[in-house]
Order: sequence, then C-alpha cells, then structure tokens
Amino acid sequence: MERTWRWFGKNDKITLAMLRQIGVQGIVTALHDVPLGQVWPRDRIRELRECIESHGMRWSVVESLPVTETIKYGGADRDRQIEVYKESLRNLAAEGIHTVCYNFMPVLDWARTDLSHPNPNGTTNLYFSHAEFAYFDIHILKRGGAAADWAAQGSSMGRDILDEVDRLRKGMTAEGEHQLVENIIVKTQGFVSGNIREDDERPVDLFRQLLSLYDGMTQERLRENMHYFLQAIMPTCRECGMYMCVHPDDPPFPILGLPRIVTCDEDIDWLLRAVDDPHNGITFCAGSLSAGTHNDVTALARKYADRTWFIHLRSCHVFPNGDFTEASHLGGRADIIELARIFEQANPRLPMRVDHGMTMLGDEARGYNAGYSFLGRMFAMGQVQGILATVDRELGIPYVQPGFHETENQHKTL
Ligand code: DNO
Repeated sequence: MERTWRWFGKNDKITLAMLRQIGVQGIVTALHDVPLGQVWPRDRIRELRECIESHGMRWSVVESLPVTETIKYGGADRDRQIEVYKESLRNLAAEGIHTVCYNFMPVLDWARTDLSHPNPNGTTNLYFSHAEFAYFDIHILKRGGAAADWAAQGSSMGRDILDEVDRLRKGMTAEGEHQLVENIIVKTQGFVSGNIREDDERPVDLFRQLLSLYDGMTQERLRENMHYFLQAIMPTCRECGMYMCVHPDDPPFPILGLPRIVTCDEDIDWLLRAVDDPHNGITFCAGSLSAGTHNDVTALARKYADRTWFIHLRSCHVFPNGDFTEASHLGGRADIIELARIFEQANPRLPMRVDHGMTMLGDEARGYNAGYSFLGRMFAMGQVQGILATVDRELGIPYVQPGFHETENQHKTL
C-alpha cells in the first residue's frame, strides 16, 4: 500500500517536512477553502500539488470533494451542481490526481458524541454514545418524532434509550449541552464538510434547516439520487480517468430519522452494481464499517477488494450496548493484519491512510482537528508500517521503508 496521510493544507500545524520524516509517501487532502458548491480552480490545484511535490511526496487522493446537499436530496439545482462537480473532476485529472473520496451521508458527515473519551492508559479516543446522541436529538435539536425513533431503535438493541436519556437529563448542565452541540455538529463537521463552520453563531438552527431539506426522504429515494449522481458523472470519470470512491457512512446505521445507504454488504453490493463501472468504487474505511456489528469487515474486504481504490485503516471496539469507541490499530473489530494481507495481495500500490488515532503525549494541547492528532496517528502509522513489512515478507512483495538509504550509491563521499 502507498503510505498516505490526511493533511489539511498549509494551515495544518503538521507540516509536510514532518510527514516525510515518518515515512509518508502520499498526501490526502482537499482545497479546504473553496466554498461548497464552487468549482475547484485548476491553478489552485496545481499550486497545492507542486507544494506537496516540492517535499518529495505526491498528492495521492482527494478527500473529500464534497457532494452538495442538493445533489443528495435531489433539489431543483442538482444538475447545475453536478456540472460544477464534473468541472472540478476534470481540473483534478488534468493535474494528475485520479482518486476522489466522497460520501453520500445526508447533512452530518460523521458522528461522535465525545472527542476525548479516556482510555485506561491515560490517552483519549473518540466515542459514540447512543444515549448522548439521543439526548441531543430529543432535547437540543427537538426533532419531531425523535423520541419515537429512539424508543424503536432502543428496543431492537435490547435497551431502553429513553430511560437513559432521562437519567442524563437529570445531571445535564448548559455547559454539557453546549459540549454536545460542539462535538456533534461543530468540531467534527467544520473541517470536513463545510456545512457548518466553527464560527457559525446559531449552529443548531442551521442544522435544523439543513435537516428539513430531507423531509420525507426514504432509503429508496436517497438511493435513486445517488444513482442519478453516479450515472451523471461516469462519462467524465471515464474520459479523464477518475476513480471515485465513496466513503461508508459513519456510523453505519440510520440517525436523525434519515436513511443511510452505505452501511453494509447489501448497500455496497447495490451501489457497485447500480453503476457497474470500475470508476465507481469504494473507500474501504475499516473503522466506519467495524462500528456496526452487522459487518464482518474481513469478509467485506475480500469481497470488495477489486473495487476498492482507497483504504482507511482504523478499528472500533463496540460495547454490548452498541456504543463504540476507536480501538487500537492492533485491536478492535477490524483485523488490520488480515486486511493488510488482503489488500496487499489485491494491489500493493493502493493508497492507504491510517485513520484517526489516539490523542496522546501532549496532542491534546495542540488544537488538532478531532481524531487527527499527530503523535497518536504517528504511533498508529508505525504499527501499520510494521504490519506491512511483515505481510509483504510473507507474500514476497519487496518492502521499502520510505525515507531511508535504498541504493548502493547513496554512501557518503569523503
Ligand atoms: C472523518 C472522515 C470523514 C470522511 C468523509 C469522506 O474523520 O472519515 O469526514 O473524510 O466522510 O467524504
């Protein structure tokens, strides 16, 4: 696999020079400051690409080229927005970037309720609590029908979520509510989707407005809209050699009364068949998939390796009540060692990034984006490089540790 790293551009506190020192070969990034729904200009793409290349790496994958909400809910201006998307794809391909990661999750890109959940060893990780999320939904967002949805979901999980929400309510403070809003719709979203920015003054109102765009949305209609989008962009992808890879929904189950359509084997099977073209592929995010106990992550990797164009290595631990936290990259439900075997065999050049990581050893004071610490991710990257070296030896694939002397004529000349 190509060792890549998600880098948030020139304002990222983690510099390209630092990444080179830890064995990163390729960069995963986006034009984070182009507003949603606007074409990514070719000269801006070129400038960023050249900056990355000047540090001895390449721009391997775009994550993400966001699909605007109007395309997802099927709004009146979706065709215009699809044209914008196609133009950005052409500009990226013209600069030699041929892999684009995107998602088709309505409104909320990914969801966590706690961004610094303590681990027994003193580090912290991200955490998703059903009860806290339900509290946000019922008492902060005050979404119509929320309580009934959670009652039904709780009973299918063998727990009474409404009771838990009541217990939470008794001890809840204004600061606690503020923290939930920050975690669920501000800090996890601002830097990835652009729907809600850190400086929005009334994030909850804005979020309600966005949700209302999906009133009455069904799984079938959301699928139709995804199909429409993929079919519309495929000719451009074929023309310019662009490989699209949808990111699975995180978490991989419906939330906020909205359908989610990239959550499991049946969904992936549907989307790959619906547009049966190699340019329509997936991002194999082992972390998102492992947060659902319905997913056998290793089996999914075997089944879909031939349509996977980008890999996220991460693993979740799911508690008996369905809550989940991010596990060590050597533990949890995703067997990263076996995944490395499967994907190295399929194609040893596939771009892979270590996804999320612990917050550790001072990361907490540096103000990194949620989940995107430096030391924690570097630790995980070291573990994954060790796995890859071992697996490659087993498979007879030559392993080269990037950044070290590799050829005979690199000796010191005296
Ligand atoms: C969160 C990420 C997601 C992902 C997008 C891809 O850490 O995994 O925000 O980048 O969903 O479109």
